[in-house]
Amino acid sequence: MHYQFPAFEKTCQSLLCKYLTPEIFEALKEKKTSHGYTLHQAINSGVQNPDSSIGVYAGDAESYALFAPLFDPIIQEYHGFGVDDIHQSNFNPNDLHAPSSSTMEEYIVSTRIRVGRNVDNLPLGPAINQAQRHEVEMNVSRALEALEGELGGTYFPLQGMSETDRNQLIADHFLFKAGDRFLEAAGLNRDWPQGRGIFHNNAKTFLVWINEEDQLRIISMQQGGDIQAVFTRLSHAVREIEKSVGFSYSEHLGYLTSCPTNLGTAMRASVHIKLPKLGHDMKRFEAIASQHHLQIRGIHGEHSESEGGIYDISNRRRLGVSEVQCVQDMYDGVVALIAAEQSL
Ligand code: ADP
Ligand code: CIR
Repeated sequence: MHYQFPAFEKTCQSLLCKYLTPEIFEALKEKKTSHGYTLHQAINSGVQNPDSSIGVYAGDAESYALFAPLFDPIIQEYHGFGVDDIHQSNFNPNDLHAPSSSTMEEYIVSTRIRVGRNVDNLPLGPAINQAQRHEVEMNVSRALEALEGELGGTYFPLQGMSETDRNQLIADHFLFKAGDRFLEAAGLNRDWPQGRGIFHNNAKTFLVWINEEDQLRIISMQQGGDIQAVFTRLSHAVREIEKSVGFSYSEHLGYLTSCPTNLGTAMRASVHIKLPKLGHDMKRFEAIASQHHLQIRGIHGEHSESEGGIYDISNRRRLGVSEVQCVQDMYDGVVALIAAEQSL
């Protein structure tokens, strides 16, 4: 296929615009992974959506090596992780220091920690085919429905779910939205809604999304600010799922995910937190967030706005830091944000 160097506007801020030079484009434009994934596919999301923060997606494990001249500097800038660095894992809840307190409970509305996972020896979502996607859905939902105790629950496929139920799950922050334009351009919405769904326990404190941006998003969440309890449940759940599903992992990049921001731990630990005063001093808010490696999102997920002075605060780094460190970043940052809010 013939295609040309994309014409980015001067205002484009994405890491794709920053690191895709004409030389890198020429060197990579004819390359194809063994699953048939091309540079054109890897950059399409950022080309179609110039307001992307990153703009690239991997189609398979091989993409990270084949398109390394583009992916490596993006990974280096986002995670501060170099090509010779090795990822380290530590998912032991005993190593986390995140005690809850009455002050934290006053500010934190809810806590959620998720990890992304993809099944070993299959392409990632952007390059997966329909049959492989169904294979993931079948094998993973079967493994999940065999879990017991607090983790026991039911799988609900998106296909056949009523609009009312689906919208309620989205409004309650349990389910992913449909039609995300970044995922659309990455090829991640192909054959929608087939093969997609959500597993959850009765209390909806343990949930797994199947075949969204990653093949699994394993989630632990609950009302209030008990970060330690949410992490402990997630650690246990991941260990249990790993007994029957093999995940795609690299010594260098940790757990492999379709978006390079999720590599490594693939963990986003977040709180919905009331910070109305800081919300009126975004400069100070952002300075504290940046100092603690935090990201600020709105309360309906990525690319959404804050409502009523409530923000989604989460760890930004995920690669080259352990799971414990991701959550510790979030906890320490939240303590600092609450102190700042109280001083205003
Ligand atoms: P991801 O966490 O997988 O990157 P999003 O940012 O799109 O995905 O968020 C997914 C959903 O999870 C959204 O509905 C969002 O509001 C919800 N969510 C995230 N953090 C929390 C939290 N701490 N409490 C409640 N809901 C949350
Ligand atoms: C983008 O480039 O904006 C989207 N593809 C999402 C990138 C990952 N999200 C993030 O770092 N907040």
